[in-house]
Amino acid sequence: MKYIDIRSDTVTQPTSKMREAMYTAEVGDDVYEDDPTVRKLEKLAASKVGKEAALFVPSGTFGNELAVLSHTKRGDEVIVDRNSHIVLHEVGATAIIAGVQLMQFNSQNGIPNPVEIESLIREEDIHYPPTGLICLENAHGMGTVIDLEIMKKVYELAHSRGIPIHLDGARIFNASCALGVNAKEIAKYTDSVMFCLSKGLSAPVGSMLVGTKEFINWARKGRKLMGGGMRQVGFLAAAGIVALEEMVDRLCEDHENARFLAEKINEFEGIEVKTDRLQINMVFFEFSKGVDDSSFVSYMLENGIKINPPENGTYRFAMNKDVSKDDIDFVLEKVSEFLATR
Ligand code: TLP
Repeated sequence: MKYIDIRSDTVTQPTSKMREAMYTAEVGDDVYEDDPTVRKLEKLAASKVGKEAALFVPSGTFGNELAVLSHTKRGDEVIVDRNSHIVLHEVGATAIIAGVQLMQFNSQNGIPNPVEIESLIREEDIHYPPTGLICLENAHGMGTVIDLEIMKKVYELAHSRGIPIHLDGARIFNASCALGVNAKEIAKYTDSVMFCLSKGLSAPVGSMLVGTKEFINWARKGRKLMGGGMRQVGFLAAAGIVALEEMVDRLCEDHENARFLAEKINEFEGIEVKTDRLQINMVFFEFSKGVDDSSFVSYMLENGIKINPPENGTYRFAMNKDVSKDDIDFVLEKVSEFLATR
């Protein structure tokens, strides 16, 4: 059975060009920095976001955690959004891997207030841990994007205090599409960025950590420490090159599809779409009348549609390249049918 899968954009299948590139990739041992395909990907990735160097890592989580490990020392404090992927969805790894404490700020649907961030930076005091890093997330997993003015403010205030900025840019190219700017314009207000090849860009595996040459050299050692020194990994990097060369520009289509789905689904009685979180490829909504969550998930599955259960009562439908306009019409039909049975 062919499923329509709107659980995430991580579910995207690699394209035939990716499969072909993987099959024919020239490879070497990447721990010796001998893999020509990985080198090509790393050069391309750095240039896409205007940084000096890049490192291929197995996942977005790995890239974020490696960034925290590489920027900080044990016992530092890291300022980060309480609704970020690092806080909510990385199994508390910052405490285990980097040994840091998190100082969490309250964002407005993922949009930080620079004044609040500034107030959380520690002064020198015998009782306080030093603030070692500030993390932002753009595009934000809540479906929003942080505008450049805010990025700039946070960057300037961090740098005036000698603190680096790491960006979880898992979906930086979605942010660049939503803001109508080149990804370099976003990345210039950061010291390091992690971005994913395996989400909307549809590569099967992998993320990039980018920054200065010095930072990436240091992170390369950290990647080894974390067990991420991969060998003939050019087979995976080959798909990543296709992702960066061919899949970036089409992400805006997913945003259009999300807006279309949101508009239609919002017309259904009993559903409230979070229209203030509709800037990328994701649609968030709640049922306004009581609905048994598991019955909705299983109803959709029985009809060939994979969705995730809600998080704190909110559902997310994620558009991606394997979801067509016809698929969206079918999803709408099935949601409407489900509501009619309530
Ligand atoms: N996000 C996944 C889940 O883990 C929630 C998803 O389906 O959206 N940063 C952000 C902003 C992310 O959304 C994700 C993945 C990651 C980092 C981690 O990437 P992976 O899954 O490659 O470790």
